[in-house]
Amino acid sequence: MSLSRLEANGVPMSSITLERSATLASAIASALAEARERTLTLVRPVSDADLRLQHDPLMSPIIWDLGHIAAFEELWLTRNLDGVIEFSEMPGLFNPFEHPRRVRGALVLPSLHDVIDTTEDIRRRVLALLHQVDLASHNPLLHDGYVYRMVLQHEYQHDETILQTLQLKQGEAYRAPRAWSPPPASLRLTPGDMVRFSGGEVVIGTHDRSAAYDNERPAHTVAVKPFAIDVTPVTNDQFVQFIDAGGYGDPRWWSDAGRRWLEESGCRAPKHWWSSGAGWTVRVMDRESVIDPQRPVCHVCYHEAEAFARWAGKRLPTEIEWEVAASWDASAGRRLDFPWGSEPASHLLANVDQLAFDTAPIGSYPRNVSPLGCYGMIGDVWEWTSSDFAAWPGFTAYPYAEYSQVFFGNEYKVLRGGSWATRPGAIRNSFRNWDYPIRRQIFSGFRCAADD
Ligand code: AVJ
Ligand code: FE
Repeated sequence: MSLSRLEANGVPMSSITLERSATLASAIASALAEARERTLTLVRPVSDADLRLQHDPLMSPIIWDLGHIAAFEELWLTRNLDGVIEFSEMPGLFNPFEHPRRVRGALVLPSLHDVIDTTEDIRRRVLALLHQVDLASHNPLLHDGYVYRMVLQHEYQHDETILQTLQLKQGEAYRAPRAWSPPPASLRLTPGDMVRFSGGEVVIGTHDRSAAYDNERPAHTVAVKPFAIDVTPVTNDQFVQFIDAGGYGDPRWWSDAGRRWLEESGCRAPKHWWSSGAGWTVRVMDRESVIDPQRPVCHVCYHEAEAFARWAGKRLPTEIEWEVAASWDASAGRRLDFPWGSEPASHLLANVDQLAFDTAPIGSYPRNVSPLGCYGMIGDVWEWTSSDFAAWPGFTAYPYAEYSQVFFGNEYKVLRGGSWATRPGAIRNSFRNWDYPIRRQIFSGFRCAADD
């Protein structure tokens, strides 16, 4: 059970008081166990040799992710738990800044057996301390178990990174441990239909201190101009229309940087697609199929998203517009944590939590709808926005600047909403992801917006 699901009775963790901190500690212990069980479920089908191989310059050898997950847990849940923060990233082999991804394959990495031993030893020490710390402490790191949720989210996020690696892996395809399929589409939605926001003052970001990352804070009021936004993510069918209309070859739709990317990459379709006479075929892990016209397009970069939007006579939403469309309840004059309200995310509400191993046709999750009328904002594909990754006004880095602050600037574009490969504890309306505009290894799609 995930930690967030323990809040399903409507009691947010932030209201849990001192008397209940033993309950909170045991909820945290089960969430930590569940997170590790999932990580191991994902890597169990992978051979030792494949765990150690650097499959792509963009990705770490999976064994590095495993060692890094454990080193991060040790750093934050044993060393930095109380008192002064010694290091914000662990020194040594598993420090991401000392060893950029493209060189991690050349590191002397431990065996799977040794990594598992280390993770188990760290976990024993973490659990012993968990039952001693004061989760009602005024220290914001401990208060309501914040640092534990941070470490949990870190593992969830690395699970998605591992899935990106497994989709890119060389040699034999990853035998995905599929555990469920999305429900059949029960709603008929028309791709390209738009809903309108009439403009006004809204709240963006959150004050939450129980789970939100620093980059989601603080909640702040923004005046937003009227805009229109797609009811669904752009589908494979829509994207094929763009390809068939010669979209990749028409310079009118591409920015200068987009044209440079086109020239250097030679790409003419989303990653993992190939043309098979009758149409397009796509591979997701070990499953190849003719593309489903009704599923959101996945594995496109920012430049492809932007070009499609221009071709369609639209544009990409800003991340503020995206968040308004996902979270603003105009009739109540307040923001929601999820499009559907406050119920924690789960694979029953949206296509998240990995084990379906694919996107789902639009209209498969009728409750995954925001007050404005946008479907599928959580799950399926991360959605590119036109915004650079920047601090919200009043931002303070906490508890470590290396999570977000060092990445603020104009090199990265923000993505929102999570994908099928995102764990429910690591997604919500205010959650911000970022990557370079040329990247396609992420489970990324988009929806369009327009001025109104
Ligand atoms: C938020 C996905 C961009 O993978 O670089 C993992 C998440 N930060 N460990 C990344 C992260 C530290 C981060 N992204
Ligand atoms: Fe990390």
